Amino acid sequence: MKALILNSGMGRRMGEITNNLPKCLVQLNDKETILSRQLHQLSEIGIEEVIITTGYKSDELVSYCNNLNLSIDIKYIFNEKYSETNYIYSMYLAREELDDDIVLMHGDLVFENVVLDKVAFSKDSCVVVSSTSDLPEKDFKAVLLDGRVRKISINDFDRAIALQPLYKLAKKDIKTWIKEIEKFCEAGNTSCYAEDAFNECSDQINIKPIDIKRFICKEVDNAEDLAAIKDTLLSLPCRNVYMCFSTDIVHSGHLSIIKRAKRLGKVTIGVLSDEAISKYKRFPLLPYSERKEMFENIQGVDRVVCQDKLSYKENLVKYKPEIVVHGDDWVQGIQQNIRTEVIDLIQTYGGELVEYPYSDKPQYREYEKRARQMLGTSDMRRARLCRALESKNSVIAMEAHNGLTGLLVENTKVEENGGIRQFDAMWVSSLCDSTSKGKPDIEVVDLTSRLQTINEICEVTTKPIIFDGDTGGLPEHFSYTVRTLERMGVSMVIIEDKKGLKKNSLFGNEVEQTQCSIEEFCMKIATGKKAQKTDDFMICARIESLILEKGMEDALNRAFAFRDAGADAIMIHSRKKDPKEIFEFAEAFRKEDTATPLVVVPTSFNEVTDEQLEAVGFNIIIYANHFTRAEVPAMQKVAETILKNHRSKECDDLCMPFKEIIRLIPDEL
Ligand code: SPV
Ligand code: MG
Repeated sequence: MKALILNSGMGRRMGEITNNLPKCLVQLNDKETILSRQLHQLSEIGIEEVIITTGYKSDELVSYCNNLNLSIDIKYIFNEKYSETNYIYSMYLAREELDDDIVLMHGDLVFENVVLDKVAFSKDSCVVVSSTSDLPEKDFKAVLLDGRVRKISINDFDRAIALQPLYKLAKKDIKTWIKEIEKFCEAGNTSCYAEDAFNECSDQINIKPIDIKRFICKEVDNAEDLAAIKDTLLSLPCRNVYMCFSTDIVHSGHLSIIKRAKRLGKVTIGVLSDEAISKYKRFPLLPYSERKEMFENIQGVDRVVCQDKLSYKENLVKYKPEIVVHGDDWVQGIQQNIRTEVIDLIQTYGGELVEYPYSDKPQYREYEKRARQMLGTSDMRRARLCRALESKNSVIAMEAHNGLTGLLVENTKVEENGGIRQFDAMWVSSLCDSTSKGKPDIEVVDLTSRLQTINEICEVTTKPIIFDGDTGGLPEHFSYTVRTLERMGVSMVIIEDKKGLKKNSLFGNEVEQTQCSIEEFCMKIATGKKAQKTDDFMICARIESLILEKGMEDALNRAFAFRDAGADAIMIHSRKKDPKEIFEFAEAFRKEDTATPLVVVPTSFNEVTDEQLEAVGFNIIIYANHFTRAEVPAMQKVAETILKNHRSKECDDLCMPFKEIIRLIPDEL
């Protein structure tokens, strides 16, 4: 992108001020002239080539620019007929240089950085207008039609809006305009406005109006304007700028957008909470407190606050930033609705959204890939359940029994209230693991085989794993199980207080099942805790009293005894359709213990929502067997359809094309 600054004019309306110098060299304050301010602003947004048309006092202008020592390449186009032509002729003379996207401005324009950024980084060709300014008598106005500028003139007041001559023109649009300018100039029509030529071809150029409302962009036409703009610059309030970050790796792309935001005012960064970030993206490598400190120490950041949700609403209402900054990546995809909400909200108080081109260098993707891989390492994965329990009230787990179902738990996302919802953890169920091997859920699938399932899941996912450890076996065996699970990166093992031949709880007393004594089970828990090597592995004691109809008192007695023996969490199970007994247990337990996590498996009482379970005090909610129950009837139906029809055509609608299934499988581990 290049810039074109039109500076050939004589600035006659400035009176004596421009006796010895071109208008663009009048001082705005001790440090800057109109031109030096513009050039610095252009240089800061990365423009390296500027074309300046000159005429009146050309030598003074050139030597002034040479002394500025800017790192931009300036080309001067001298319009020797400056006194008898308008800038349409200067643009005509500069036409060869206009071979790129162009930021075009009149040499007497003074504007805030936010205005330049909105124009220069607009994806479309555009021009500055202001709906809060009065229509000027003698200056440019734009006539708008269907959201685009159809005419720019001084005399049209109907459907018009005040316009300031600061444009961004895509290469093809400046080319079209220049073609028309050529026609005008070559016909000797050189004293009109370049905009007269634009009006002739405005049906071929889509120029979007950028309404800057009360932000500053003014032309300096006379001494009065100069005095006014000097005052405005002196009293220009420091704008309040807001950005939100979900990242835990700060790379050069982030630093450069913060640097840009800093030029617009005081920067407040909203750091997404752990809960919000893990909902929409992935679990953060660094907890909120670390990420907050990281941003507080970045140059240019004035304040860091917590953003609790993906939605900006709460913080926008609270901090009322005049400017919100974001990369333009959110125009599409998962954050689209969040963006619309931001635009609607800041509009209510006159705020602006500034979007910069999203920098997507291959190395940034590589960092993200590595971060994901790190999350899958055993230490990281194991610790994630503890961290999730610290950062949110309830953790939602879903059953997985192989790599593919693991990937479904890892990657399934739904949109909800403008945010994203996904599972927090995986449950490796004894029932589903055994069923997938065609075996009953009676601990007949040995640990080695169960570990193989975990390994398969671990190979392709990163989310924490809760392992269904059945009875835990003999205490002597359980200590080995704990160490092995820990080493593999499993976060929690749940063992149930049964002994002998274990049967699935959903059979209850319909089959013979024996509950283990409190003492015996406490001893098993203590043995497991003693064997554990890391701080973040958890042993959860599962109480079967309600399943085996031993009563609430027995269930509660056991819960407190198991907790005192070292259990990190308590699971209460029920096979009733009504959640009454589960709620009763939670309420009674929470009266005495507000800290120990409570786990629940709402298979039978499936009308109850996870919000209701959370409200009575449950912290881990496990959807324990639904993939298995979904796949079996689907597979059965396909098998029957093929047999009945002697071919597979009829079951096409029952099957997903493999192309789509393959999309679930990651390219690399
Ligand atoms: C499992 O999923 O294996 C369980 C939960 O232990 S339940 O089947 O409800 O007993
Ligand atoms: Mg089980």
